[in-house]
Amino acid sequence: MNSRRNFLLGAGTAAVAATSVSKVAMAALPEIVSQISPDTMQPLIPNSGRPYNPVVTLNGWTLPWRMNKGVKEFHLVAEPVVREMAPGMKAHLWGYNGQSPGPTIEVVEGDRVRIFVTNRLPEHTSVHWHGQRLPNGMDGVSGLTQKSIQPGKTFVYEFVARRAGSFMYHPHADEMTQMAMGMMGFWVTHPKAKHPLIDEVNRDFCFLLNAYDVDPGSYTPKIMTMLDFNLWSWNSRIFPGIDTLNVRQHDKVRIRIGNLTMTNHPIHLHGHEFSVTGTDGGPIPKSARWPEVTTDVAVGQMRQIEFVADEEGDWAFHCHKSHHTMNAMGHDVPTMLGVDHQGILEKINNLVPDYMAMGERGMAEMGEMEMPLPDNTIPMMTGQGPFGGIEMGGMFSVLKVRKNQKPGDYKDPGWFKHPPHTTAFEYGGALTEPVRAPMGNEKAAQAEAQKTQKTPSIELQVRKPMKHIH
Ligand SMILES: [Cu+2]
Repeated sequence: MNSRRNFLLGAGTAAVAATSVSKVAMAALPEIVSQISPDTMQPLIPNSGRPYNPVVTLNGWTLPWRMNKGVKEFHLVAEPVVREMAPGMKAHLWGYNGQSPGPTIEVVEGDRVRIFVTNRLPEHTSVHWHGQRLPNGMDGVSGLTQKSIQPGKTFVYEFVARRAGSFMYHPHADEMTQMAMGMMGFWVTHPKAKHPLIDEVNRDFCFLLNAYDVDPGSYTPKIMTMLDFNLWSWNSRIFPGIDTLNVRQHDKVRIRIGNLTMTNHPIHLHGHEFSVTGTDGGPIPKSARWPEVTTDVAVGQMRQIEFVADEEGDWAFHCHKSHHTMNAMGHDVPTMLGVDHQGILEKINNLVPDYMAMGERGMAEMGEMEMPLPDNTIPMMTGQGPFGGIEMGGMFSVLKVRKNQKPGDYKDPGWFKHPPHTTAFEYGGALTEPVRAPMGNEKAAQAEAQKTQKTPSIELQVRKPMKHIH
């Protein structure tokens, strides 16, 4: 099959065909293509059907198809997968075709699409095509619009991709379990001709926001968690495992983001203003767009942002909830600011040799210290940049804008080399004393204050509750 061969050449990656499907079945079903690597794959240039400008899925890939009498045929396999969330941490998830999220599906407005879905999970499933106009019986809601797909069975979905835009797919069967386990994927329907509200861009990225609750040292997400997740991820990757978005200076860039977590994510880009040009409901009229540097992506929503990358540099791109740029272990630690650990540390160390006091000067020291971590666990704040620790985790990446990034080149260009005298620097002169209110007569001031107050002043100690709601 041509598409697969080209996919292999283009992506330079290992793909495997399943051996468990018989020759007879293979004749009827499109070949199963799986992905082993969590790397960002090159865009899949279409070699059949209508032409389009392909997207790049962050730490993901696009599913090849075959043309069968004018119908685009895809084969999705729902199955348990092992996803590397960052180097040093793997999660046992459920996904499609070897990865979580599943592969991106790219089609063109007006395409007739046939998707074979094979279930290799231990329980039934279904696939809902979020945002699509389609016949009701193809909407994928178990029990409501179809029988669920039992383990070992293959179902066929078929519809015309009527509307251009950004969509998602995910199960609509035991959703709580299957989405907590990572079953989801991106879908892009490209416009078939020049569209007044869909601009042509040089780079078109997409990813899904997802979240997991994996106890440090373990591999399987806790599926009953409703709000208190400890891994906030983009396409089931956490910083420093999320690839950077590498573009050429002055490129027009589109980023498509879908949210399948249990909370909203204000996605923030440094150094540029962008417009929200579309949602999963379609393109936004030009008169209704305004400039932003942060846009909130609520649960079950998608946002397309667009901007011209005209400022060279390494620009942070992240969720603005500070707990979402942090990995496991950072959420249930008591506030220790100002607590003097001197002396106590030695005594505790006699009892617990690995004990480390933390947080008396803030949490940044956590990023530096080599704390013993359970296996398969990433530090809560980590990552090294050219100037030291980046102290991030979770939903964080970098937009790298370079003059000499070649068109079509998505390789990481390395850290930005700042022109001389353009970085913040340490002041080397003398510090003058700031002017302050007169000191030394607090006693007299307090007595004066008490004369005019009915109640004596009380010192309050406020302690933050242990559990955070995100
Ligand atoms: Cu967030």
